[in-house]
Amino acid sequence: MFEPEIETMPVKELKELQLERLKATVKYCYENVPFYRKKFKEAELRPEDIKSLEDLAKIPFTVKDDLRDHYPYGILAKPLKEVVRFHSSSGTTGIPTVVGYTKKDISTWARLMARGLATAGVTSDDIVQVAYGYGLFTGGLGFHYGCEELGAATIPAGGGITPTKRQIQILKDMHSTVLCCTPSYALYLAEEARKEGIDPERDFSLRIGIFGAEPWSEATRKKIESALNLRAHDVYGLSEIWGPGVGMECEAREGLHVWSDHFIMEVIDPESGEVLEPGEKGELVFTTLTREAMPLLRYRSRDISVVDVEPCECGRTHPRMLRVLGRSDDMLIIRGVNVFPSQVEHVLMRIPGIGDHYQIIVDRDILDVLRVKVEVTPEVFSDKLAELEALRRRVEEELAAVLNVGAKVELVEPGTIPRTPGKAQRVVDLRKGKI
Ligand code: DLL
Repeated sequence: MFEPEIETMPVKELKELQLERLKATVKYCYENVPFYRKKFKEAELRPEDIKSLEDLAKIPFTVKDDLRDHYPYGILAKPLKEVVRFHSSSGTTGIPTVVGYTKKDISTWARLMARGLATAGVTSDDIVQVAYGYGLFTGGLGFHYGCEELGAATIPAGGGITPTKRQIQILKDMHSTVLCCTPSYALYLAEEARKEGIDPERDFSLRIGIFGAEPWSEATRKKIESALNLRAHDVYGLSEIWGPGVGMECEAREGLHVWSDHFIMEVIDPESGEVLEPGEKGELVFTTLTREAMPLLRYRSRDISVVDVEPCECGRTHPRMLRVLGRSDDMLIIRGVNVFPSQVEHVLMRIPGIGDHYQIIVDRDILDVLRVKVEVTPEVFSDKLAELEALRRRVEEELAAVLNVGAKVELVEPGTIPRTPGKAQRVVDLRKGKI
């Protein structure tokens, strides 16, 4: 463990620490961010009213639109001269979200990431290939600083700037032992390596993979593990709350530990906003406890998950969030039925003969039409037409059983669905503007 005393701190002590930090954060926000002062006044709330962790529920939520409404600097708690870095994420609305960091924020984040990397089993003896994008996206630099803080040999391979062939060469020649990238890119890397005749067991030295930034399933985990010969861990984070490192899977891989000394994690009903109990499925909400430049109170992530507060076999006392099940805003409504892209992935990845890449296309032709375009494996692609047709029908049947709405399935040739080094675009919604 990177910080054993904190990572295994008794829950009661962690809660006391959280309360102390929450009170300080609330006061800090009230005094330094006009946006929060206004919110508190509107809710007829004073910082002194927050006396217990339960009182957190009295504080209004912060949402992504609040950040956009104060674009670019309006939500900062520190003057610009104390800010040393910005990251930014673009959204569907066109106005990006800007996130600022002080020098202390950067070093806290590096320690947080180092703790997370160690939680996934990375040590200072490892050679870590960081293939997340460097730049405005938080993945590359977040991992980079964390690896260096841990003392691992860090290769800033980046995503997008370094061609996949070169990534493979680095994996091979520099004997990288840890690979960090999106799960979809890990699949793509594996596919390209296979084409080059590489046997990961013989030619690579990988032992751990740390994959996140987009949803993925247990079935995808198994595929990546066997294709790259490593042990895959899920990592969660969002730029508004620092970036990667909010949650990390430990050796037990039964949920991602979310660090209580830096965050308070709540789960709410996305419709009513009501706080739910551990074990109940809902939207994750985060309050930061140690950030200087951009503290956030009750930030709605839109990510749907379940919180587990039961003790973990690894000995860490910090609560866990289960693998993200979907986003409350990526839910598709198809002819009135709620469909989550993660459900589609779950069905596809367990059917033999189905490849790793797919796309969900939604269109409207009087009624909504759901189409799923999915690659087949090279072995299946050379099968007879009748066999392909049988496979296609099987995928349609299994999707219909899980989604409760019909989907038209199209099997396509391996390698035809676009690959990206970053987050995969799984959903294409063509309904916008159509009645
Ligand atoms: O994706 C930060 C990150 C970088 C996380 C590298 C992990 C690794 P954003 O670009 O702001 O930040 O996107 C945040 O991505 O709200 C989730 O919807 C999704 N997401 C992130 N990690 C996971 C994961 C980075 N492990 C948004 N599983 C979040 C599912 C994830 N979804």
